[in-house]
Amino acid sequence: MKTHFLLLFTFLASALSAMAMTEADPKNIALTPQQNEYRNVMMLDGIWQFCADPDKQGESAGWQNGLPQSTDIAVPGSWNDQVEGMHNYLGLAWYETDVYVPAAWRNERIFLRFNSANYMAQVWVNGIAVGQHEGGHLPFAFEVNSYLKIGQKNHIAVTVENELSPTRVPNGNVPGQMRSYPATNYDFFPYSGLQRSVMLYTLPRTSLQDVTITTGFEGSEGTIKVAVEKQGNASRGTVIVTDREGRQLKANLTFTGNQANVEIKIPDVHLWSCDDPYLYDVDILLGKTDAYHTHTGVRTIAKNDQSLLLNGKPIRLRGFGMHEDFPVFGRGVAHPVTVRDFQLLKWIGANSFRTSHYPYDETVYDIADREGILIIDEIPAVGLLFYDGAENVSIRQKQCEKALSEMLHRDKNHPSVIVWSVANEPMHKGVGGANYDGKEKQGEDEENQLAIRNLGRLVEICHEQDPSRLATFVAMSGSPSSWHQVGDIICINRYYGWYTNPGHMDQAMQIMNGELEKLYGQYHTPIVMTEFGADTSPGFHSHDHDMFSEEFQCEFIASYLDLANTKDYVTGMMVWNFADFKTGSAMHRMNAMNYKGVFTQTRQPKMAAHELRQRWVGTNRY
Ligand code: GCB
Repeated sequence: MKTHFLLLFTFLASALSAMAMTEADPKNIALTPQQNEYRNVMMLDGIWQFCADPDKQGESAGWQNGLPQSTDIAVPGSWNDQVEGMHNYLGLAWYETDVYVPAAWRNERIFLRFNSANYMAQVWVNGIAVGQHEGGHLPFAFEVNSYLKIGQKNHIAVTVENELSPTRVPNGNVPGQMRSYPATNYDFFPYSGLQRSVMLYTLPRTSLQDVTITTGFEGSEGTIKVAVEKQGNASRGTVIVTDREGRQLKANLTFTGNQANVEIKIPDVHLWSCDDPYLYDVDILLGKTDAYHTHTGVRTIAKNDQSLLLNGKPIRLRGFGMHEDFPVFGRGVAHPVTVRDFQLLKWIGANSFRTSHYPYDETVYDIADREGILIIDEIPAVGLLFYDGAENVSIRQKQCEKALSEMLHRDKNHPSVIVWSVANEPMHKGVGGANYDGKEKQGEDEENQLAIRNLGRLVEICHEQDPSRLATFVAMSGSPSSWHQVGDIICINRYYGWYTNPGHMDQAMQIMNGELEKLYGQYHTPIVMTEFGADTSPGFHSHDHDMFSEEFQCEFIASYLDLANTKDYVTGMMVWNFADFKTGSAMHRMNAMNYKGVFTQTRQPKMAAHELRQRWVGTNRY
């Protein structure tokens, strides 16, 4: 009898707890938590306790209150290469830690924030369900006052579940697509777990909820527009802009409801650019209750029919597609690697990169602002399909819209971010997998209409929420050129000379030249080659430029860059990839690695890195 009662109780408790899981609100991540005179941040990074739950029995067994057995795990960090037996694990796993919440926080609003949990997360505080979040590479936060014991020890439990499914973004287990293990439909390893920082942070009861900064200039006069949203009953605030010499401009904020806007004019403005990434401090004060301290760079981004225009002047993006990937850390944030990567970008003469294929850790964007590196910021929509039934397409579209909204909330104030990318290599049925031969395939009408409508809607969301930047998607070789009508610029990935016409660069460049001319003739809009590259085994040399040799990689990259130098409408060339990175196991991926990096996975330069440095440093050419 006692056992029955216990079972019933456990069942009801878990049913209630599942029902109580509310979705995280993207608005909560608009302002990165900061320690300042009114706000507190307590990092929860360190060693947590961890346990896999392949049978999904943890919740009904009450693991949210404490794990029956566990092992150490570092947070942040992917679980795959930290914990024995977890390398290829796909399923549910639990994390837990204890934290004392200071008694001094009694009157504050307290939030629990995860900067990334890949893929699906559920959170409990002191055994009570708080909320959940879907999507691996963007932060989420919950207000947790009602769950916490202030001035005491609190228990935090989190599940992360990383199954691969056709209805997730990015998707996996898609029939007929990439034959790899784990069965991703994308070419990078599905690293999982709590991969970025976790923190508790406070907000005063009357606080700034959101700040949106946009900039412009006319002649020598700059403009910084600040739109503020608050919560609580303050009616006034102040915005202070300070330049590097300490000169200040102030404007008063007067709220109508919870909104206020100011425009600050800067005489003799110092513009932000790649060569001179000049930043102004922006301090937003809400009376004597709250403050937020940030920065901006005054710059504009636009395009004409040939070029991206930074501050009205044509710009050529020279850079890379990158990945967050390093031995043992996996996709876990590794600040020394981030810093090193920026040093290497500068060393090689690059001015840009794309956050292929997901938004990166927030620290990356702050460094890019300071270093003058331009970013194409991409949601994790890799390999979207438009042929596996209306229901699947619509589930993924919703997830894309959510990720986009989160990315726009998070990254909108960075001068380094110039273009939003809403997808990498979306595909219709005839174009991917075994059908790939690089040649344009028209596909079914219905698929094309769906692709144009859905990708178009994602671009439209960017325009609605952020009219100050451009938006587009990145197309794979063979997808219909008609899809390019949705983007502000054309971004293409091409592998002539590698996956098709292997080793034959003359042939490859003839095809590439013809295609560029055709695309430009059709759209008269600037083109960025967001990917082109060749796998290269470091240390493998070949007199005759055989594929996989360092000589071939140099020839491959140089051929593409030389061609681009003859086309004024090619406004960007991004080599695939900055560094070698981990993939699933596959026939075409020796060591389960993609070796198209110009640096090795541990950031040693291949010959191509030296050649790029020769080409790029001190010039404006590709
Ligand atoms: C692509 C994908 C990228 C792959 C790359 C490759 O087109 O966008 O994720 O890693 O090709 O090396 O095959």
